[in-house]
Amino acid sequence: MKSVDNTQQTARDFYLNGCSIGTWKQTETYNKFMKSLKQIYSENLKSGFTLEQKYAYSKDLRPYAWEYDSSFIDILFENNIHNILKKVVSANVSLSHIQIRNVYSFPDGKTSYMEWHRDSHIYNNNPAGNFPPGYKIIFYPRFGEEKENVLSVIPGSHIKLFKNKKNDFAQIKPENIISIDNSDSNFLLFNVGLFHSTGPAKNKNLRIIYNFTHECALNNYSDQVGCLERWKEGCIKYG
Ligand SMILES: O=C(O)CCC(=O)C(=O)O
Ligand SMILES: [Fe+2]
Repeated sequence: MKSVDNTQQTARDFYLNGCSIGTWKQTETYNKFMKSLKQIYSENLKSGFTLEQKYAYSKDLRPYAWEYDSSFIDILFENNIHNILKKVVSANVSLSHIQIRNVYSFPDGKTSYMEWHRDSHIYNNNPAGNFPPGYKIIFYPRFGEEKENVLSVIPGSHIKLFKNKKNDFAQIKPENIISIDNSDSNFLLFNVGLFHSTGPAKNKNLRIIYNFTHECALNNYSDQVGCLERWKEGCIKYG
């Protein structure tokens, strides 16, 4: 996978792979961002925020991640994500939701909390998830700890979408899989139609998930309008 820097070649690669690794600029905003994420990881939260279980062995920041720290949205603009989405991903999408989640090890030490899936898929002629599929940026900081495999993806699977679930899942073969480790500097940008699976959390780990959605599906996130407003403000401010 190539980095998200040079437009033309990167746009082509991004279309074909459906995913790309980017590197955060080392700035004051980045330092603030990491400090707040570390607080959440340590479960030492600012008042007014809680961690609530949504999926087994995980807890999500509530009520709204974007309200926790302004750096959570500022970092996107500082890293030119709004223009990368427009010029490299070639998608007119907006930030619809931010999730911050701690994931804990399962007692067996090997189960992953979210196995292979596409966020958007069509099985039995029944589309599930957003269409067109949106995009996610996920950042898995490791806070200087030993790295571990946090996510596996199948590059290109977003354009190899079978309506028969068995045929679709047959693409999940070792030779097609790329494993991604947590990192304090890199983030992953991907089309949510891509096959992906979280790794078994050997240690507790954290992710911040930015969800970018096409206009036609934004009404699915009407409870997150504050996040969308902040995104729109940033797009005007940073241009
Ligand atoms: O938590 C993760 O690492 C991935 C989450 C995911 O796949 C999703 O939210 O659809
Ligand atoms: Fe997913």
